[in-house]
Amino acid sequence: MTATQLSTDAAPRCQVMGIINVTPDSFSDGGRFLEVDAAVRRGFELMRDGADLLDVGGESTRPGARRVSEADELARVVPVVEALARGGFPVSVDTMRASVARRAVEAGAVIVNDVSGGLADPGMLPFLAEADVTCVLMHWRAHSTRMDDFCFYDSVVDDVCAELRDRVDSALDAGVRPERIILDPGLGFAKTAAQSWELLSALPTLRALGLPLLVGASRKRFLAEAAAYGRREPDVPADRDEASDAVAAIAAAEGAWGVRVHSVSGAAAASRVAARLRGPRVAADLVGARAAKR
Ligand code: PMM
Repeated sequence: MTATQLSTDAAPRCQVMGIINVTPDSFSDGGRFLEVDAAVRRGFELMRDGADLLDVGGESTRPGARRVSEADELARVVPVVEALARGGFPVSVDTMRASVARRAVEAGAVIVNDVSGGLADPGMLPFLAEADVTCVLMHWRAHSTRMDDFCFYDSVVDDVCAELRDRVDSALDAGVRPERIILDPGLGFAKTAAQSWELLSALPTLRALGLPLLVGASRKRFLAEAAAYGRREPDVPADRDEASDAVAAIAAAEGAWGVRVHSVSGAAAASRVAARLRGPRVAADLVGARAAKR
């Protein structure tokens, strides 16, 4: 599959994006998959468990994380993207750097997932236009060392929608085609737990922006309160997997294009259940979308 073959509206079932963080300090699986071989093995496991595509990142964006050098990011990401793409898997690269995106696309990545929505690197949007590659533009306000200082909104839903529209306008101005854009509300990025919950409750409003929507809630801090049920005392991010699956089910039922998850089997089941239930609605949506294009 090449970048130009990946279509965002050919995905009536919610796409399950399995996460491979090739970083020593990512908050949930940091360090475990640092070695290229281990990361590639992890990719095969995620695909076996039901992932539709794999998101490979070499820079942690957990709150407080410092940036890695371009050289380190390239060394972590490119060989993994190359090996997984060679294995026939659709691969997304999670990067804010145009240079890393370029090398990853050359190595076979079919999606560029830029958590900064093109804000961190002025070269990113022109590259996305030139490569004509599908991209995720996420809502973002500042790098990880400072993002917790930017959780101020009049209305988190209205402000995130407005700032995402602004990102789309900038991408279109740079020459990115609208059918290449996927939006993401950026749960946990410059958001308090309450703000992330509020955004999750507003998926229909976010979908009304008119572009495919990716939801990344997996193992995030704000889920901790939903993970603490019964006699369970969750203390590591993996303890949030059931809550992450619940979010995946809700996102899929609300018509999200995709969910970004660490553990894929629950999300894959959620995607299939939602597709079964949404079947007639999806068909109607697609007919409507085609009619609108004519
Ligand atoms: N979250 C993280 C990293 N990349 N990309 C997108 N599009 N959306 C997200 O919510 C997102 C992301 C941080 O989580 P991780 O450290 O577990 O990957």
